[in-house]
Amino acid sequence: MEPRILELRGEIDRINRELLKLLSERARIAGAIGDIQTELGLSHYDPVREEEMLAYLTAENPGPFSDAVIKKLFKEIFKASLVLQEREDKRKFLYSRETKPEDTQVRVKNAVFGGEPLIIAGPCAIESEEQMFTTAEFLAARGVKVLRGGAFKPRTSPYAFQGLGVEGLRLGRAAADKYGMAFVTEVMDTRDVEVVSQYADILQIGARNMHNFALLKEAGRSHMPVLLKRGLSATVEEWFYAAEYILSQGNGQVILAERGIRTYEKWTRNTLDLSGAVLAKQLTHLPVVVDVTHATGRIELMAPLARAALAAGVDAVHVEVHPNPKVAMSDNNQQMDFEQFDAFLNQVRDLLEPARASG
Ligand SMILES: [Mn+2]
Repeated sequence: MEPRILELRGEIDRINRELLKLLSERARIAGAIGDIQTELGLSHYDPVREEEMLAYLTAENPGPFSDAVIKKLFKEIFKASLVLQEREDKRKFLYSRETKPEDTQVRVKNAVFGGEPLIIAGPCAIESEEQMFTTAEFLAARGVKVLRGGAFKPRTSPYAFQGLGVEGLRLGRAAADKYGMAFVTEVMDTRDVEVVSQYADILQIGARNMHNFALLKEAGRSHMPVLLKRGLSATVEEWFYAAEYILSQGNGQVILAERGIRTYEKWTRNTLDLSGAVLAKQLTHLPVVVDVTHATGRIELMAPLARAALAAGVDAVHVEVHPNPKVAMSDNNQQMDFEQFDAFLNQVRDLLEPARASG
């Protein structure tokens, strides 16, 4: 090797090491700024500050690199610091397994979310005493521990049936009590959290309200177990952030529910995002439910997808069951009748009772 090149390369090596030291020192200082920003609830990304730094760096640029090249190099350094600051933040989220490695169990009456796999079942909407009691009796006899039923219904059209309200809550509570079940029902309005909490064991926050931050906070303050459905077009990250709103109010009893996301597909009501459900199991410590009714809207798909979800390790499957779906006041094409539910149960039973099935 030519000795002059060798000597210059030695210089380059020295400068590389110095740059490395300076970059690391810069990263440590950026990290300290990031901690203060996190503490104050400020964003780490500050475009004005970036502009300011790029302005003096290009103004003082002695060459031979062009201003564009200097900008590009420093922007890479800025980006690396930002990634570092954001990664530090993630560690502090309450939903994250990095904060709490062990699974969270949510106990409601005889049901333990995060224990043996569960089924949540019941009609879309609570319509009458007879409908609710017949359904509860039928489901309880099949070992279903959690009864669902909507008293306040979020309907696409404001002219569609909006639910029985408090009378519906009363019927749901009475039916669940008679058959020893837990009762889950949706709350849509911050003003209703109190009354729904009086009747329900679990507050459901529906897909359309996943981004209703006032409602999330109010549900957090209630200290009731909360079943949080993923929004129609919410990313997994947005879903977790919604859970964080509840958790940050000191309410650790959050159950995540994947209920299908909106895609271009028309042959199913939504597209079940099983990846999202599994990510929720892996990245959070919270119990995860898969709602196969709203995810598919097709009864023939419910058992296969419930099997897939249970095999993938989710904690519960959610289905809608109605004594006579043809006359149901909402979602009548996708609620199972009793015969269909029995067939469904037969198809998933081995995954619900793994110990008994193998023994
Ligand atoms: Mn429904």
